Amino acid sequence: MSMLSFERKYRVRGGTLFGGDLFDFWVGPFYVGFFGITTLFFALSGTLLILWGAAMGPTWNIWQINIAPPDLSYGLRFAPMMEGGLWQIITVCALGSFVSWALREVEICRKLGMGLHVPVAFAMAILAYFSLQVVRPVLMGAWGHAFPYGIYSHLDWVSNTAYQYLHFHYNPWHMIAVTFFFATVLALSMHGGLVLSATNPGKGQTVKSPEHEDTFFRDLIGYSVGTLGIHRLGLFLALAGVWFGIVCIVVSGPFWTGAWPEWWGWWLNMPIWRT
Ligand code: 07D
Ligand code: 07D
Repeated sequence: MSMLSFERKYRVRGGTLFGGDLFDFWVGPFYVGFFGITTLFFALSGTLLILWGAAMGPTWNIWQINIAPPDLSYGLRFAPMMEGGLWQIITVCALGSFVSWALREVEICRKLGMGLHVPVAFAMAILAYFSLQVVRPVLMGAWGHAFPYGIYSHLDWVSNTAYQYLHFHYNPWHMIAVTFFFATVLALSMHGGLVLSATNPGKGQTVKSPEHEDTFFRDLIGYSVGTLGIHRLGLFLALAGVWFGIVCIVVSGPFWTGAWPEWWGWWLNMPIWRT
C-alpha cells in the first residue's frame, strides 16, 4: 500500500482525548487537533514574548539575548514584568506548548492504534525541563534558581550552578546520567551501522536479512539482543540518561548543599578502613 492510500485509510475522525470532533482534521500533512491549536497558541505567545523581551533588552545579538528569572529576593512570588515576570509567563507558555505537543502525539498514536512510546519518551524531556524550572526552584524557595532563556546565558547557568558544588563530575547521579548518554550514542551508532551494513551492502551484492545481523553479533560477542530488543534497549538507555539527569540536578541544592567530592566521604569513613 502506498503511503498516500495508507494515510487515506487511517485519516478518519476519532481517538481524540478532548473536544470530540473539534479541530479533528488535517492541514496538508499535519494533524491539527485541539492540542495542535493549544501548541500553536502557547508556542506563538512564548516566542513573541521572547522577542518583546529582546526588544526591551540591550541587544539583538541572537547569542546574547537573555531573559532572566526573578532575583532570589522575590522568592516564589510573582515578579514585575521587567524583573523576571516575563520569564515567568514564558515558562508557563513553554510548559503549555510542550505538554500540548505531547498530547497531540498521544492523539495521533490513538488514531493509528499504536503504542504511546514516543509521547512517553518526550514526556521524560518535559519532566527534565519541569524539574529544572519548577521542581528544584520550588524546593529551594526561589524562581531565581531556574535557568535563564538565552543561548549563552543558559550555558553560564549550567557552569555557575555546577561550581556551587565545586566539582559536578563527582555528583554520582551525574556520572550515571553521563554513562547512559554515552551508552545511548554507542547503541545508536552500532545499530545504525549494523542495519546499513546489511541493507546497503554495496553494488552487485544482495541485501542481507536480520539473521545476518543477529549472526554478526553472535559471532562477535556471543549474543545478539535482536531486532526488537535493540529498540527497547535504545529507548531504555536514553530515558535512563534523562532520568538520572533529573535526579542529579534535583538533589543538588535541595538535598546536598556541600561540595560533590565531599559526598564520597562515606567511602573513606567506612568502618572497614577506619579500624
Ligand atoms: C538536536 C533537536 C532540535 C532542537 C534544537 C534546539 C531553541 C532555543 C531560544 C533564542 C538536542 C532549538 C533551540 C528553540 C532558542 C532562544 C531564547 C536536540 C535536538 C536545535 N537547552 N545546552 C543547546 C535548549 C538546557 C546545554 C543548543 C532548550 C539545560 C549545553 C540549543 C532547553 C542544560 C549545551 C539548546 C535547554 C543545558 C546546550 C543545542 C530546554 C542541561 C551546548 C541543543 C527547553 C540540559 C549546546 C550554545 C540541541 C549549545 C546547547 C536548547 C536546556 C545545557 C540552543 C530548548 C538548562 C551544555 N541547548 N540546556 O541540539 O551549543 O539539543 O549551546 O530545556 O553546548 Mg541547552
Ligand atoms: C532539560 C531539555 C528539555 C527539552 C524540551 C523540548 C523546543 C522546541 C523547536 C527545533 C535534559 C524543548 C523543545 C524548545 C524546539 C524546534 C523547531 C533535557 C532537557 C522539553 N555533563 N550538568 C547534564 C555532561 C559538566 C551540569 C545532563 C557531560 C560539568 C548541570 C547530562 C559532561 C558541569 C546540569 C550532562 C558534563 C556540569 C548538567 C544534561 C562532560 C559544568 C544539569 C542532559 C563530558 C561545569 C543537567 C536534567 C539532560 C541535568 C546536566 C552531561 C559536564 C554541570 C547528563 C557528558 C562538570 C548543572 N549534564 N556538567 O538531562 O541533569 O537533558 O538536567 O564533561 O542541570 Mg553535565
